[in-house]
Amino acid sequence: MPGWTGWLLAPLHALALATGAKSFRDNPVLGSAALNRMGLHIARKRLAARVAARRRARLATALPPADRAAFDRDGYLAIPDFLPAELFARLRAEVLGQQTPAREFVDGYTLTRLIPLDAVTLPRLPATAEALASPRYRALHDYIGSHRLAPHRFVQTVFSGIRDAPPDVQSHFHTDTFHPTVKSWLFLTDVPGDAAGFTYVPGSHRPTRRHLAWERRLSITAARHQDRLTGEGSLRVDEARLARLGYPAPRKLAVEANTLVIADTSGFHRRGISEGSACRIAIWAYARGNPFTPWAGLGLAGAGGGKVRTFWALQDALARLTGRGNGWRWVGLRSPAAPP
Ligand SMILES: O=C(O)CCC(=O)C(=O)O
Ligand SMILES: [Fe+2]
Repeated sequence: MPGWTGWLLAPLHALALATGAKSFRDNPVLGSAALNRMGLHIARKRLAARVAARRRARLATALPPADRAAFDRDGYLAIPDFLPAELFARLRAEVLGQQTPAREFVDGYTLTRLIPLDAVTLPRLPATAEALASPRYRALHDYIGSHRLAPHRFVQTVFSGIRDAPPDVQSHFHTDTFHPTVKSWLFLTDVPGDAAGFTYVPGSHRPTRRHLAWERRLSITAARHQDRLTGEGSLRVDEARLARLGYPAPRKLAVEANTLVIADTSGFHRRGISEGSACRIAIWAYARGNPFTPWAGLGLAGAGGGKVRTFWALQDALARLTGRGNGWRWVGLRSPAAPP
């Protein structure tokens, strides 16, 4: 039973049903065993899928039909030679040549570095700004994310095998959330087969009946699940179960530089396990709108505003107050490829 603060917050917890809120642990309504036994979680998931399909139908015309067909089948796209070679060469040179204040996070054998690409950094990166403004880049994010919404973008460097430790939390198969949502990587480096390539379970963006039954059972106890991230609504799944849920084998994507990998990360995916030490650099982007709005939006909101920086500043302030951060911190000037 929730304490008195829980009851005070009850109306807010209930209102969160109409948003992308996903944490079974932090919201006693979303986490309620009784409600989820009655099908609350699965009802939200089903409704979100239906509404997203309608929004996507309206966003589809901006997309080459082949992209749309391949995405609808697989839940992800890997598009080689995404940018014209000359533009890609300029973009890579300017991004790798910059020293910019960066945030870093060490988890397991991985160090991740992020440099935001926003109103602060993009004016000094004209080729990058030009590439990210390309209509196809935007149309793919809008369609797969099912919202007309400028994605948040970063230079993301993933150094795997930096120390003797187990793989990071992203390296376990999971869904990011219960509703269609988009993430992408425009790779600036090759990602060979034995490195930490993005790995996706084809078709898992459209759950099988067995997947829905599994997720329904999981939702009943998820609030108290031993895996913290499952409790927070990013469901972890064992590789052996994926086949039992009726999915084909996962695909670990080995790609060349200038490939755009873009996926609906409500499907099962993970960061592939690297066999030795490896480094991959990408322009990473994500966007997430309200899963239940019937309209796709006008496309005015989104990246460029200081939202991400404000969010980070709040997180850092909270970490200072409580003495417990989430591990991400500003580390000073870094260029994307500089070893940790
Ligand atoms: O970096 C990757 O390959 C995947 C990481 C992941 O699961 C995510 O960003 O949601
Ligand atoms: Fe993920």
